[in-house]
Amino acid sequence: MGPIERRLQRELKKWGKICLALIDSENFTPEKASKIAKKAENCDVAGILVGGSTALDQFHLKEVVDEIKKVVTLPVILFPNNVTGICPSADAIFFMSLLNSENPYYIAEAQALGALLVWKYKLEAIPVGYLVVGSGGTIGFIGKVRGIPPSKPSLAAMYSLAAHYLGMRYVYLEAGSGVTSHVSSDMVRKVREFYKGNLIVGGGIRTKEDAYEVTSAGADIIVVGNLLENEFFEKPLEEIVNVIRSVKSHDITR
Ligand code: 1GP
Repeated sequence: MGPIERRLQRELKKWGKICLALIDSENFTPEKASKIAKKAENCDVAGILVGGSTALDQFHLKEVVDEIKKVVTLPVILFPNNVTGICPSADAIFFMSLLNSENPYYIAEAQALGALLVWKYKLEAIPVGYLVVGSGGTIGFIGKVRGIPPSKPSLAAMYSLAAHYLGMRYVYLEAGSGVTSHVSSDMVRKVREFYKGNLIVGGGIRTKEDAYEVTSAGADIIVVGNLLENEFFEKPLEEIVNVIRSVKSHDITR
């Protein structure tokens, strides 16, 4: 484990559950992105993710990350959709395999193509098994995903256990950015039963009720992205951070 992951682990130990703010680099100018990141930091999120399902402009991504780094002390972690999601100035990268893609490119090829760049930029790689549930919105389409049917929690558990056996310290259950319903508590609970690593859940989490539901079912980390595009996101984000801290944490093998 590198220093960024250790920092996330300290936050998890302290609070039980943590929230990461996701900034889609494509949707903001670097200045706007840095303002949002600063506001999110003031809401006490544990880190800033930067990425996006169709983010392809590496120059813009770098400008976004550079501006964010100027104003926050939180770790800035890349959340790549492809090799174009890698940039040198971030602190770490979610080194993800899209386990339920039908295209091997998203399972291992993009990772192989990007690995030397991650090494060259000295980015801390955090191993993440990425699973898309349902249609998955844009990432479902781009990643040629065979979405896990929302009514089949045991399929998600199966993949998550495989991720554990493959040594992935994190599993990310993704419903897709901006979707109307987040991953169900039934699915989170089922995955939690089998997967003892760090469970991330994202997609469609906008309210404290959503956040409470997924964390009390067993998610350790929630990701909030779309909400930050709302001008008045601070109050709901603060509520989300506060409510997840009230949830009892699970017994996690870290
Ligand atoms: C998307 O899981 C993240 O990859 C966050 O989803 O944008 O819906 O919050 P939202």
